[in-house]
Amino acid sequence: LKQKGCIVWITGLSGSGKSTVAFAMDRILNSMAKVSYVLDGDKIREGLCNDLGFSAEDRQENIRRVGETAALFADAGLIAVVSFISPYKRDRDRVRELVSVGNFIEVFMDVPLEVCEKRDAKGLYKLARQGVIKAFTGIDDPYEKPVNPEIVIKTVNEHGVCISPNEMAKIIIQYLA
Ligand code: GGZ
Repeated sequence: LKQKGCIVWITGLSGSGKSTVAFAMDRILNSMAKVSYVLDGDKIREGLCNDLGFSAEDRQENIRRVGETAALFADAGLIAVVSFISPYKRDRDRVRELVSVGNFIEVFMDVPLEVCEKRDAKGLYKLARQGVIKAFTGIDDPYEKPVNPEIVIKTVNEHGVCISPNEMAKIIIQYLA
């Protein structure tokens, strides 16, 4: 019996934990015998989108290609887990239109810029502040928050307790179930 495909679209700032949650989801889904595939910025920008930079036009094209690819995966019955900053609302909304109603699940990693910048795992925020990297999302380039995302993931829960990537992934999987 064919599994029902969908797109789980994870959006948020650099360092908000998109990739970590995406791969945690992938592991849990596979352990549940569900077929999923992660489309992540790192890999895609090395291959399919290696001709693109970070201008608004290039980001738009990046998201268009990834969205079309994810829609094909969903059509094939896979759970496509997509983790890109995808800073523009219009670009995300266009991907939503590619699949049936209910099959695009927008997940907003709601992590304040200060927190992402403090983590600065790759040292990119520092370089952006120094002006070495230009048009860095959140510093000198926009990030448009989702207006009505299906899921909002915060670093701390309503009790002020930090939740782990696995717990975040489980929240999303519960929604899918
Ligand atoms: C934002 C940038 C930039 C600029 C390089 N702005 O933390 P990372 O390193 O691994 O994630 C960021 C990644 C963003 O690529 P996306 O394809 O997700 O962006 S978009 O959806 O907007 O097309 C960051 C790195 O690339 N990076 N320069 N100027 N992030």
